[in-house]
Amino acid sequence: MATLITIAVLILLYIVLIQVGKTVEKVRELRGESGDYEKSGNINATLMMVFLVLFFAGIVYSAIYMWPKLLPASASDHGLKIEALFNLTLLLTGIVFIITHILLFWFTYIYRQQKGRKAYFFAHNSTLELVWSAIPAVTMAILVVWGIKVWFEIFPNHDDLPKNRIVIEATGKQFNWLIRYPGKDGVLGRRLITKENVSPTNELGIDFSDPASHDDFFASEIHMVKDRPVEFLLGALDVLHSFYLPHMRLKMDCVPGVPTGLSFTPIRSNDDTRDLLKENPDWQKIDPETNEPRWKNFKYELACAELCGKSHYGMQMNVFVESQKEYDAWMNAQKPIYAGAAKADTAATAVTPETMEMGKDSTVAPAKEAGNAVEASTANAKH
Ligand SMILES: [Cu+2]
Repeated sequence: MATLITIAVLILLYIVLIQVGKTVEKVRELRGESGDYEKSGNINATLMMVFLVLFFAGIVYSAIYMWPKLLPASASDHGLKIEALFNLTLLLTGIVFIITHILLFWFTYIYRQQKGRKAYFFAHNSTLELVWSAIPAVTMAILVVWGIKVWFEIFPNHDDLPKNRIVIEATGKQFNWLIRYPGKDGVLGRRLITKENVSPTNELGIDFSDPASHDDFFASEIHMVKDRPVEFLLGALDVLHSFYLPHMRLKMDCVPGVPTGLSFTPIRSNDDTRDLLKENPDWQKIDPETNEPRWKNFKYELACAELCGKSHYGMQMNVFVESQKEYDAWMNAQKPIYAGAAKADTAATAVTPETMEMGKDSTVAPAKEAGNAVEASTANAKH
């Protein structure tokens, strides 16, 4: 109702302004001042020039202000390629933006109404039309071709992925990430999406009869090795989520029913980026929570980039890029899911009918749909 009233008020205000304009016009006509817009034209033209200067000054100011707040240099090899493409696009569109805006305001100034001036009738110029069609066409073609090249580099054939890569499974759900590592064998255990297998204690439907699943573990942080390729197998249990690693310049939707994935190589450890940020005045500021400079506690992060519900903001996780030695030490300290599941299993079986009923409304039903997809994704991965 309030929105409706607001819209009605805005429409009435618009009508009133038009009527006032018409009245002013009529009064002028009666006074014999009709057609003399030179004075107001001069004022408007000057204001246009003032606006042009303020507009560009504002852009320069905000660019200088925001510069130190930009993300630090890309921490993945893919990020470098995406950034190069992004920067070229920004440069080209930036040049066009500056030229067209200067012309737009400058023309309103120099071609304002003046006594005795008549508009020049300009009907057609083939050369000019050819030039202004060819330049954007060639520019767009360069951007598109380069874009396709980068796309194929970032998403190669699955068989061409490096053999030494770490495979990690990330599944989004309201509202956290289930991060599953394959453990020492490097193979993720199979998932079996059946009514019996998927339960609140086994949301992913891991098939524990598959020995490969026995050393799989869930992680509350993502760990990767510097300069060692990684592959993420992505999925979702309920709604759309988006796997976003801003420092790596990577983002991929997690879709229930459609397996997606990403592969890349982290090229900067957390320490490397921390060293970069040390030099940045914005990161040298003291964090009131820790009483230390902000760069000291910098960590990469995983975030959900899809508005997936009321606690969407909580789908955040710390990400670490480290040496193989540190990674191994972290991995050795993790507890396999299988050890815990064996205990939980007995409890879950005892309450199966209730668990299944409850599951239909909440966790299990959506998990089933998504699970089919993940099963397919694992199958794809094994091609
Ligand atoms: Cu989400």
